[in-house]
Amino acid sequence: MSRVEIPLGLKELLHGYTVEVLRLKPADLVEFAVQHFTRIQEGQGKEHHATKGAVKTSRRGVSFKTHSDESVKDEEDGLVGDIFTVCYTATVCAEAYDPDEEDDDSDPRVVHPKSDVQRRRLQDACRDILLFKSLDQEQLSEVLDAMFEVLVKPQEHIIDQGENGDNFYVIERGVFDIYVQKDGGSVFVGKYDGKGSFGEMALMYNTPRAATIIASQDGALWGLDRATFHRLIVKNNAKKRRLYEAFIECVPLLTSLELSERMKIVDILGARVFQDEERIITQGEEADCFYIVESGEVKIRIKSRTAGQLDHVEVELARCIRGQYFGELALVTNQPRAASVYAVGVTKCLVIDIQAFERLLGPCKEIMKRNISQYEDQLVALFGSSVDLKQEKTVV
Ligand code: 1OR
Ligand code: 1OR
Repeated sequence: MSRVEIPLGLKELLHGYTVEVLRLKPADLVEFAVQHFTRIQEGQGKEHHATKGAVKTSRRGVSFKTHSDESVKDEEDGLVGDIFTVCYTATVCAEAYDPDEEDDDSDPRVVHPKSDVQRRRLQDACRDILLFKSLDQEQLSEVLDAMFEVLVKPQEHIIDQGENGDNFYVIERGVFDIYVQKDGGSVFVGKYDGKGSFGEMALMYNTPRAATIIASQDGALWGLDRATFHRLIVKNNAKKRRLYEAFIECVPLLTSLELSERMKIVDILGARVFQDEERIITQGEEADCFYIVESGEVKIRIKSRTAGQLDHVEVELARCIRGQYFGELALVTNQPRAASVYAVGVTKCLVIDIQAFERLLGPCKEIMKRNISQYEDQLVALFGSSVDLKQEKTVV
């Protein structure tokens, strides 16, 4: 794919038209276009739409640099920025969600040039991004080419709930708070601490932004525009759905979910292969994800405590096979990992990150809690005495 030269003024023309279409929802788009552009030709067009975009690059759109000089503040401008991106990349505005649609394959490839240092930083930041895990080499390098650096200041709103989705963001550094509107107020529900990604939902399902994300300190993000995200990630998800549909159907933990909820889990999960004896989880570490065994087996081992000290020897507690899950305890109790987990033979696991776990597995938490209460009984049988689970989990 080659880079396409965009004629001066084209973006502004298209985005002015798109704003009017979204506002007025005309039945006949062509007729409306004739009227709209005739008005502009006759000098009656809304001037501010045509000039604002011409002199600046929106951070929400195709910005390649920091947006600390950002002056796009009001709601309308947010909308303009969103549309700007969509039109720039020539996708259909307000498209319905259909991952199998082939019409955006002809989009120009977006390339934001980067220095070697920037590219290395970007690769590091993207290494553990689950959504990128199922891309092949060519797709991944296309994604990396299209990403652009965004430097943020404390209190800066990266995403506002209810807006249209423009970009997907990968965190390089910084802390980002998550707020959700509830009972007329904004409620803090969690945060991203130095890693992870956000902003995928609105782009995947063509829905308004589901949360507000605010930087709580200086930080750096890498943005990926909506069209590239759609072309590479969403398309890939259609394949992922076909691949995992049957397996996910038979994971006992997930049977209480609706089919659409199970498919949302497939959309965001990543797959990782572990070698024989490779450690997947380390006792005492912070938790940021949850696992389901797809093939192979894992063993769970724990170091117990004698006289307040962690033993050196690990005792095997349990094993998990295909369809079973592990790594939920720390996420449910908000404690460090209670045990270590190792692959037995080559093992493939599906991985779900902590925010998606909170969002999508909420309905399954009761089942998990029931199972967790059985852990304690098993502990008594194994170590001969009751152990305070919480105390064990605070050991680092
Ligand atoms: P988005 O495109 O909707 C906001 O823009 C992003 O915030 C969203 O994608 C997710 O990537 C991210 N509920 C909804 N969105 C969330 C949540 C969340 N957490 C992160 N995002 N919840 C909090 C889970 C810790 C559920 C709250 C009830
Ligand atoms: P995690 O996030 O704490 C380690 O990371 C995982 O190992 C943990 O979530 C659970 O999924 C699993 N019995 C069975 N599985 C366990 C146990 C356990 N502890 C941790 N995991 N216990 C009962 C002993 C027979 C020990 C309870 C402390």
